[in-house]
Amino acid sequence: MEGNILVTGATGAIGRNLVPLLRGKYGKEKVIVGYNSRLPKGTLADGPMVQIDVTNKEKLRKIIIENQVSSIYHLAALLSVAAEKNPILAEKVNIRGLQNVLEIIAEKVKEGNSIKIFWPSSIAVYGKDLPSEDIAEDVTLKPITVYGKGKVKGEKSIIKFCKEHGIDARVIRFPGLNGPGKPGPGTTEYAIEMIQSAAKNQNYLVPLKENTRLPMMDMRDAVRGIMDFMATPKNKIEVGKAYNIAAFSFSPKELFENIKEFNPFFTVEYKPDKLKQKIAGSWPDTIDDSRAREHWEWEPNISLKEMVRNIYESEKSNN
Ligand code: AKB
Repeated sequence: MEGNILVTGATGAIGRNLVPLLRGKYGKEKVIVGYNSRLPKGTLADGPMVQIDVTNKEKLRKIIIENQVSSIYHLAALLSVAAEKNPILAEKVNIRGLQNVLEIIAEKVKEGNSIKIFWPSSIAVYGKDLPSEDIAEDVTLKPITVYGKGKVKGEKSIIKFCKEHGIDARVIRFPGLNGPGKPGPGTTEYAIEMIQSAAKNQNYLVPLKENTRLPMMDMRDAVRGIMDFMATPKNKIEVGKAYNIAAFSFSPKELFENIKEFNPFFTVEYKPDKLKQKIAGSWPDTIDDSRAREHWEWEPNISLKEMVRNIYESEKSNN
C-alpha cells in the first residue's frame, strides 16, 4: 500500500481492536494511532502515534499531509449516552469532525491524490415509525437521539462528497459491539458491563427493561468485517452508501441466561435508566444485512456464547 493509514479515535473500542489487524496486514510503521484525551497503551503504543483534535481542521490537514496519509479510519466520536448528555460537544466532534475530514480529503482528491475513508454509522440511525424486526437500509430514517441524528447527517454528507468529489468512502451501520476492556458511554454497552460484573461476582443493576432486544455482535467480527469491506473492490459495492451488518440480537434477560452458564451464582436487578431505555426503545430489535452478505460476502463467525465466553474469561484473567 502506498501512503499511510490514519486511525482517528484509535483508543476507543473499535480502534483498539482494529489497529492490531491493520498493523498485522500493512506493517507497524504504516498505521498511525490518532488519539485525543486517552493516551495509547499496550500494542497501540507500539508504533506511530499522534495527538489529534478532529475539530481542529488546520492541524488535522497538517497531520494528514505530513504523514502522507492515503486511508483514514475516522472513528473519533461520542457514543449515544455521551452525545445525549453533551449535544454541543457531540455536534463538534461527531458532525464537524467528519465534515473536516471529508473537506480535507476532497482538497487532496482535487490535487490528484486519493484518500480512502472508513466511517462507522450505527443502528441509531433508525428511529420512530418502523417495525422492530429485520430493518433494511432503505427505510425512512427518523432517529430521536442526538447521536442517531448525527449519524444520519454524517451518512448524507458522505454520499454528497462521494458524488461531488469522487471520494472512495465506506460506511457500516453497526449493531452493539461487544469485547473485552472498558466499555464506552453508549447504550448497548450495558451488555459488556453485565458480563464483566458476572466475572467479578458482583450483582448488576441492568439499566434496561428485561425484554429490550437489540442487535449485537462480537467486536472481533466487527473489525474483521471492516478489513474485508475495505479490501472489497470498488465496483462490487455501493461506495458511500451505508451497509447494515448483523450477527444476533438479545435482551438483557437472554444475556443473563447465557452468562449463568459461566457463573450460575450471578444475580441482576432490573433498574431501567430513563435515558438509556428511551434510546434503546427507539432502536430496532433486529436488522437485515442481506445487502452486505450479497455485495461483499459479509458473514458473522462468532456466536453469542463465544462472545460471552471471551469477555467473561478476559475479565476473570484481569482480576
Ligand atoms: C451506542 O449504544 O451508543 C453504540 C451504538 C449502537 O452505536 N454502541
